[in-house]
Amino acid sequence: MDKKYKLIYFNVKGKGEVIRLIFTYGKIPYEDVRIESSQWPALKPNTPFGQLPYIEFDGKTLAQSNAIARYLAKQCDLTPTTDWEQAQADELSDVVQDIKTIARPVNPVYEKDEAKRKSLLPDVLAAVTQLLDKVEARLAANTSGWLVGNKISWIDLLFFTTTEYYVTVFGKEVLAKYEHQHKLYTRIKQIPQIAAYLEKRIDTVI
Ligand SMILES: N[C@@H](CCC(=O)N[C@@H](CS)C(=O)NCC(=O)O)C(=O)O
Repeated sequence: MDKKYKLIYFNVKGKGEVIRLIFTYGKIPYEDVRIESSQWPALKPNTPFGQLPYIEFDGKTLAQSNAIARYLAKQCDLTPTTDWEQAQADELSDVVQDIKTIARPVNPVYEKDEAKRKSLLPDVLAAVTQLLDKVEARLAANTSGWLVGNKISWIDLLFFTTTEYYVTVFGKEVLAKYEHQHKLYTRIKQIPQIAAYLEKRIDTVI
């Protein structure tokens, strides 16, 4: 019998969006449960590690967004081919986490003081740019156009969500600077099931 997956996350893209994209890419049916902040205090103690996202299936739960992404990637051919490519994907997933950590002080969800946010932006963008430059160089060196190896993998979908994130926080002119990231972003957007999903996606800022 097919597994019946449930994704439990907040009503944002955040760390849950890569999981939604993997389900979508793999045409894996799932229930997209979106928790309101008012529901969270009661739910938190009953989650695997006190945070979201987590998934439920077959009476089991699995938390930690990257662990979930890696697990689901195996169900739909989104795992990089070799051990080395898998390690490179893991490396990039930590770079993504670093980008998010550096950008957190200017994330409009966490920093509501617009004047403060604006004053922090130049330094934060400079730090994020150093990492994006390195990602761009790696993409430029891979003739397949994917982040690792010669096929799409979960890290490309994770980086797609990161691109959406940095465009939201810093503006689309940042993406325009990066030819290869722009190509990757467009390529993923054009995958038919992803395009259909994006068309109907619930609109949230982050
Ligand atoms: N390492 C975890 C971090 C999860 C995390 O930071 N979740 C946040 C939302 S993005 C959360 O649950 N915040 C509410 C809380 O900590 O009470 C992952 O990657 O899944």
